Amino acid sequence: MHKIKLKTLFVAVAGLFVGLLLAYSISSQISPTTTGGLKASKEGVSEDLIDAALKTYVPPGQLDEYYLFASGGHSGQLFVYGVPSMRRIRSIPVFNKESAVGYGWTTESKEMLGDFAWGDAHHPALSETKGDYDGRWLFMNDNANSRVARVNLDSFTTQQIFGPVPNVYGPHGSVFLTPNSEYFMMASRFAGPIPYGTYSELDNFKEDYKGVMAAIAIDPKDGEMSVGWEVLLPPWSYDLSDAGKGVSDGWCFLTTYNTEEAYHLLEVESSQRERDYIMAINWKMLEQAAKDGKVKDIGGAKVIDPMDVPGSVYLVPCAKSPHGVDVTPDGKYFIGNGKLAPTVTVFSFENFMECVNTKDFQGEERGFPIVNYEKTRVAEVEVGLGPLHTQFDDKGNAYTSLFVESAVAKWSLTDFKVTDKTQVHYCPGHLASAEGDTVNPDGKYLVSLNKLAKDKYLSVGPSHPESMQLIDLTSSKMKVLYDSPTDPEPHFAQMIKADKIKTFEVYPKDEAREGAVYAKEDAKVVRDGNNVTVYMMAFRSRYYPDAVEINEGDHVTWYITNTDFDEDITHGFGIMFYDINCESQPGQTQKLEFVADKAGVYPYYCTNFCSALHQEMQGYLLIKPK
Ligand code: CUK
Ligand code: CUA
Repeated sequence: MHKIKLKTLFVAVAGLFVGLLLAYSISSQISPTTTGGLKASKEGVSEDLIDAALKTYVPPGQLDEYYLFASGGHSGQLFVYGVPSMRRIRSIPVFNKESAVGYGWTTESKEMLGDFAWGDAHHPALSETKGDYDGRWLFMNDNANSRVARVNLDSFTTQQIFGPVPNVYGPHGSVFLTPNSEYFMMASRFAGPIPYGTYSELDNFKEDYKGVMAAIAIDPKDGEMSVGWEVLLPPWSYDLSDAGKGVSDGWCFLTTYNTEEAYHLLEVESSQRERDYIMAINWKMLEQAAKDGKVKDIGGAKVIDPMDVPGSVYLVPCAKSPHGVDVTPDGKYFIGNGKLAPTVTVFSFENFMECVNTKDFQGEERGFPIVNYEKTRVAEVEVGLGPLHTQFDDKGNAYTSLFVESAVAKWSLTDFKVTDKTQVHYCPGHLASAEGDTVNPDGKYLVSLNKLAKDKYLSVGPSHPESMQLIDLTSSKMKVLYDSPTDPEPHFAQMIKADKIKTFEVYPKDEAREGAVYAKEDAKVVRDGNNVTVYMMAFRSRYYPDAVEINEGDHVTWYITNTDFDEDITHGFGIMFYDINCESQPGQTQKLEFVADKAGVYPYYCTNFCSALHQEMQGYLLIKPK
């Protein structure tokens, strides 16, 4: 107790000291003096820059206030940043192989990745309880192979990859969690013949190609995903979506484009109509229908035909190929972002329900009632060119990214007026505000995920990094504070208060764990015919055993347990020329499997620097020729 207090005191004092030093060194740049060899003058350092530096500087010994989780796009990863420093803390492999941690080499991770060595991660979704991030898990979709992954936030590791989810071709943006993480919803970007593998000519597009939204059930105890139910939709493209909350809990909203049902020249053909739709789906009603057995088995999923469940799906007209749809924190409005129209359209959920209850429809399409547009829409906000996504703060403001204009527009949810605009560099896609998708956003910070960096960083050749910009929301004017380069390609991010996440320090000792050994006497090599099992222990700075002799052709199962129960003491394990590699975190047991198909002598060594004797942590695998 006493020790902790001293440490905290030390950190506080050190932090204060560094802070003062920084303030001094910055202020000394405005007065023409020399500090630490740095010649500084008044020119070039404005009050704004000093303010920005102080707001983003996190001194040694202090920690960031928020975690920012950003998808890594076609790199398949999840990036973890600290806010406000915008330092990248970790990259978590999800749909990709990552040799730094052996992800894609260990038996467990190989099984998770299955047939695919890549994925296209788009939309991270933090688990929620009562519409608030609870810090337990993060789910993320794979646009390329119709999968969903779960990252456990107690260890920041991928624990499940679910899919390919039957019948859903390319679940791009329609991916989100319901307010109590009951379901992870995904809808198809591509219409396609179902189940997968069915062949049908493009000429049969309108009849044979289907859109599908899948509701993947999440176990509230451990986050385990399983097939829930699916609903058949018209052969349109489904883009972003959001779950209702508060008054609109039980509903979800999807944007559609290509209601033209084109299958060639999409960039022209799918933009013909002045209006597409936001689709409003009563998921609780469909859940009940699935329970009542109103389903057909298609491709191993329980699929509902919405025509069998009247009142479960409605269409809300929305200007030209809308992109994002965002539900306000109180659940009272859903907002369509125009993409090809310079406006966001604000719809009232209450008015929508009134149309539904009084059957105030203006027609139907593909059997779905189209609700009265004039009545449902409460405002069209002229935000600027290329609105894609909207986020919220704690003061009743909305922030919309403007892709074409390279700007963010701030507007009021009270009078629907634009109150501020700031330039970002360049071409923002998503925005992420602090706790922005919850019923209770924090405001404070907004991160703009920009698609192009152009001249913002030192050149690295023809292709430049992506850029994330941190924006201060604490005053009435937005202020860009910091530019943070990033790898391809964050599509979306979510920001959660750091103290909501509780990590563990070491993997607990568990004698019952498959392959685990905790004493050097128990380390051994066991042979059963051609099958050899190695039970290895890694402890600073030695492997037990440090020589393993087997025969050419043996099937090898190799367990490695790190018995350094000491935070951050991770050992690696790599076998030369055998493409075998993994890490074992403190207390963790890893499993590797391979066939010893080449005779010879193969050194193995610890890849992860672990002590002054790290270089001595090695051994030999001897493979006797046949
Ligand atoms: S999205 Cu994925 S391509 Cu979420 Cu606007 Cu951009
Ligand atoms: Cu163990 Cu390096």
